[in-house]
Amino acid sequence: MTQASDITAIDLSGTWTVTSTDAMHTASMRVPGDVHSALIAAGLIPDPYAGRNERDVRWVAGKDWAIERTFDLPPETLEGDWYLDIGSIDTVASVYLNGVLVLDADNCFRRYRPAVTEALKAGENTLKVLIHSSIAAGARRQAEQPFFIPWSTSNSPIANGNMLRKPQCHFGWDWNIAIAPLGIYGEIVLRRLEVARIEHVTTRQFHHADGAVDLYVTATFHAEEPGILPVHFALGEERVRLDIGVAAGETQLTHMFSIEKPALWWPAGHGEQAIYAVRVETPTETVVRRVGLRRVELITDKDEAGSRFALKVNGREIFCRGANWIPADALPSRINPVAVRDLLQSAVDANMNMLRVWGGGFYEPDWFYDLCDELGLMVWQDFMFACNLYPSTVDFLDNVTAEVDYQVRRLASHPSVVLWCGDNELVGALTWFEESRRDRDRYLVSYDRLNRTIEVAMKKAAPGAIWWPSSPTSGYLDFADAWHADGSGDMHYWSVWHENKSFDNYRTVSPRFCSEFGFQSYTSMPVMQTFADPEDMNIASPVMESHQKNAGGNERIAGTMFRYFRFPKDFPSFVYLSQIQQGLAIRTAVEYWRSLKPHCMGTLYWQLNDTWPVASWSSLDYGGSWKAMHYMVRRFFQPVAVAAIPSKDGETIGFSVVNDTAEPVTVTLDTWLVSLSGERRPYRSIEGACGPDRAEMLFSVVSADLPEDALLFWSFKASNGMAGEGHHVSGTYKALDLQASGLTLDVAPRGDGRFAVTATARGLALHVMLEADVPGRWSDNAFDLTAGAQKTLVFTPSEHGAEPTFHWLDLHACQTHQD
Ligand code: BMA
Repeated sequence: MTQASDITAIDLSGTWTVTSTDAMHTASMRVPGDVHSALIAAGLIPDPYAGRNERDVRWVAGKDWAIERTFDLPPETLEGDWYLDIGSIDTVASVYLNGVLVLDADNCFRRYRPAVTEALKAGENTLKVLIHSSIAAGARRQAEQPFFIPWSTSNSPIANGNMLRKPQCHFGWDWNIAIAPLGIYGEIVLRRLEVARIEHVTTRQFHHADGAVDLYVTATFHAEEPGILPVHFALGEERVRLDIGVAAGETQLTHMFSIEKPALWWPAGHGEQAIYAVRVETPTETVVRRVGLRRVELITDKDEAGSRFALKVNGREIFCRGANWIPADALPSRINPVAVRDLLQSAVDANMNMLRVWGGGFYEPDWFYDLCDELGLMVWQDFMFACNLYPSTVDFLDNVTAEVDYQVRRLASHPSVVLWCGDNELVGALTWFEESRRDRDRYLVSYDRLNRTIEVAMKKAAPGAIWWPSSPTSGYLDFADAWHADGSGDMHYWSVWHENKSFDNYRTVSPRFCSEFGFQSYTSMPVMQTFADPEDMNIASPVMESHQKNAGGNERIAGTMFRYFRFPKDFPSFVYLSQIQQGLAIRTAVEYWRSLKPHCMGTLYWQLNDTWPVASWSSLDYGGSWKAMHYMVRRFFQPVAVAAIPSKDGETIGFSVVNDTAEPVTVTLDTWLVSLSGERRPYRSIEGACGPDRAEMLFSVVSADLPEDALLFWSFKASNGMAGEGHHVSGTYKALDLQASGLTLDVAPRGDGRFAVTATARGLALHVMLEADVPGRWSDNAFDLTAGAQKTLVFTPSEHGAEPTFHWLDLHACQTHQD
């Protein structure tokens, strides 16, 4: 039986009580968790995601909240030094133990470990975390600034978020609900300091020419007074004991493991994801770091266009295919590893190998990066600064230094984390505000102080890791317009969405690496039904407008439909068409930019996921189901893919093949002319080859040779088994007098909870989407059929045992009542 004095840690997670400091509201609260979720569970506020409830819960962030619990400490346990281990408090908070202030916290991205020995007592102890309103704290800090620091009001209806080290999207974003959540998110544990605690475990690897790797593991210990600490370093079967004399404060100890014939970690699609677990053990603690052995370089060599931007992993340049990641949920209590794994798996299933953890959210928890390591998803990790200007006062920069030091040491061992980036769009933000336009010198210097602080702290914490100053930027100390300059660096290309340019406009730029570009769509109907009543199902209803956070977003979606399509006949058709056009927009960009390889070496579209049910640029619905675009993504991100790309003058249509694999491939391409009634006529067939890691033009068709009332269909098969198909329309879809496809569905339950659904077309069916009335995933979707053709898809309901009904939409059906 455990003696009380053997207790070295008391886990304080569980049920706490939350009370507004004006004593008006009280509820029990699950910790880790957020206050809004506790109030929802207690029935004190409605679900903010439903209807227009967002407005009705805003008051929560205007109050101060005390989160409290008691715990017992047996008298014989009192001896020794004790500290609290707090993973994350959101954000400006005072922590009291038995009425004694033990911590003032103001950074949600830092781990705090205050000493609490003096405040502890035998028997019942009371721990209170008093979280101050971030609205009030932001205003107070803004008033204390030596000069005004603007924030993006078009993103954030809640002011002064830039004053606080807290996810910037909590104050509202052009896809997020603005409720400024607050709470305690990480672990919260009372721990006894047994000689010393492990503060950090970091690793560095040195790769030798013969393939062997030296892995240096450094443990940093914190002690209150000098002592002797037995430490074990372990890697697989190898376990080494080192006794170390620790001083008061920090002491470091490094051990080197030599690994002969190492198994390397590779990005998805390029090899296996070998993981080695490194352990550092003391008598009371074990810290595990999952390490992958890989070398990463960022190639920025100069060339004729400017300079390259290519990631090289283990000596191979990797074309980065992926998307931007935002927090998994607007309410932290709703985030869980199962749902996040599903989102990440969807990224890999759609042939992605990289995600950019965007700078307006969180540094994600360890398990997020474990999943990325395991799945082979490289992570472009932003530091958490986005779209605003920021203070550069000494106290702010000190806070940032501590944050960067902690986060980088926590995460840098993950093989998935390949690049650290200073911020999101802070250079561009210098041009967005009257104040910074008027006095650019002041704000630019202020920015550079912040950026330099991040860089110095990052390089100290992870020497040798890759640093990129900002996204987007054309290069080091380049403060020009990286939204429109495409010769160097990474690019955010927003002209199609934010500047209302046509889809073709994507082909007017040749990015070296496009780290953001996006096009909005509506969230799928089953998700709509979770927040809107039938009478709200209209794009101009107040509920729909409150679930569209980008000013002008609905007009852009509708306006694009006018540009390319006949207007959809009803609301579900509008939703469907919004998703199809989104997929077509992003496909236009990706297919062209991939065809520029190796000039372009990456495309990360905006954005993978949603934080709540909203109209947005995501390809995955809130909840993880695939929008039409995600099925298209899987095709246009296939490692070997063929695309029909019109020339700039429109006179030819070139068939480009791109090969991201290390082996050469041969490709058989067949093309057909397809009439509006869906009859196919063989046109040209060709065999071509594409070397490893290249893009080639297979052949071109002269546009004038194509009959006006026919579509160009094509399908390809590559020698490595990859295959695909598509169609090209010379003008716009709206110019086509499409006819009813006469699609029929034949549903066969497979007996394993899944359903085989066979679609058969009588005529031409474009952009067919099969839909179920329950959540789930299709084996494929967003496809075409010509007359007499069939396709069988498998539907897997999210809930086993569901009995869905199925229906379909295609381009003709969505714009006419005749089907
Ligand atoms: C980019 C991002 C986000 C934003 C998105 C859509 O600039 O960095 O700030 O949500 O555009 O506007």
